[in-house]
Amino acid sequence: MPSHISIKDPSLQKIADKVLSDTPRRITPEEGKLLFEKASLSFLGMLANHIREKKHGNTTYFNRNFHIEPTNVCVFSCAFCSYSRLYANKEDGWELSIDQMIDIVKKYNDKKATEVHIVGGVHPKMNMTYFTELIGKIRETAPHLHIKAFTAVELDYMFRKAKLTLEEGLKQLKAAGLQSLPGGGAEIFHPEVREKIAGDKVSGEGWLKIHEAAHNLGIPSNATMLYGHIENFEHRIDHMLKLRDLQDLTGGFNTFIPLKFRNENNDMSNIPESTQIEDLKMYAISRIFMDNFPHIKAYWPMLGRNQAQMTLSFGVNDLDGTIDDSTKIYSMAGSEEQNPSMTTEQLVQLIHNAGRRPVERDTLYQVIEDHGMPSQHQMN
Ligand code: V47
Ligand code: SF4
Repeated sequence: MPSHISIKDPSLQKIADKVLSDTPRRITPEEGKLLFEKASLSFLGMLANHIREKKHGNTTYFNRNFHIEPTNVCVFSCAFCSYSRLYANKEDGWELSIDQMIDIVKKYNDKKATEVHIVGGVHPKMNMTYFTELIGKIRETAPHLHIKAFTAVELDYMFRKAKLTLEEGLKQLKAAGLQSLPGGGAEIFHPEVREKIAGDKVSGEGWLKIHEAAHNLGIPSNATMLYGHIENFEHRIDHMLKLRDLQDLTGGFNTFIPLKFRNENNDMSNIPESTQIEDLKMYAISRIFMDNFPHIKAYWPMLGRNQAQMTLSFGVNDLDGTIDDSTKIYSMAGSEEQNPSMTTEQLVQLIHNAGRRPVERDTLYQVIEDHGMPSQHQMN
């Protein structure tokens, strides 16, 4: 890795000096914006890869998880959402009973899964009582499984309905067996954008307060950003800055997941999707800007396998979406992968082919199995 490089543009040179220094310094929001506006893909890739390799070497984490989506019935109407329906049993709406969800958990009992990820629409009938019972029963059925469940959007609705403070609600779910929060529902925090694309659900500020309360109770979480629609670079930087600030305060975020907007079957279908180059730049800039986030994750069912593999050279050190991933949120929005499941062997191969070291982890990044560096013939 170069310890210094020479660039014609002095403002980009300053950023490179900060990042490549032996004692790296954080880049400012203005510098972040400049990276979006001016930096080439190769420049961004070089800086992001430098940070990635300094933090993790070639290690590329993945975990064995499965998704449960209790319902796609939702009281909200986000313009980008291809998945929610107003009613169950009409136009492909569904709602699962607790017994049906427990059957899904049992199905995965012998598949070495270490995590269940539970996220769905905000159904008016599914409340605190229902979800504490669900979490408790999963805990009983599969005590070894880490339960990562409910976006801040679902939690905000549940707690308000039950007239609980954030702390009370989170404590009750934690006592039932909830262990961490997924990063969904963040979209774009800035009200200029949020009001247009997700105006009726929890505000950006509300999302951040829920994650802060969770971290303070010892519940770690992830963070996402839905990019590539009507937002501009300043909105993206504002979003990442708010997450970076909260991470300074709590240290409770594990990973940041940039989510590429997909435009099929939703009210924003007129907006063209971002190009692959813009996507790689987004991953690289998040790695450079979010210096206090340990991991940057790519969700391969949304990006497709080839593009996900490329992100591993642009700051990403974590891949999600492994065994029989049954999530519908992206396939309904036109993602690359209509059947998003890969065996562990296939995922290991995909990481090896990118010249990296696949490491199976649990939700909290404890190593389960290190698959080692690829041999010469495994590399593309
Ligand atoms: O909040 C919805 C996004 C998110 C579309 O924490 C869309 O480990 C693109 O957050 N195009 C939910 N994106 C999924 C999510 C997630 C996924 C994987 C791992 C984790 C984690 C979290 O999906 C929503 C929204 O931002 N989404 N519709 C769409 N048309
Ligand atoms: Fe409901 Fe989530 Fe879809 Fe928004 S993104 S409509 S909250 S399911």
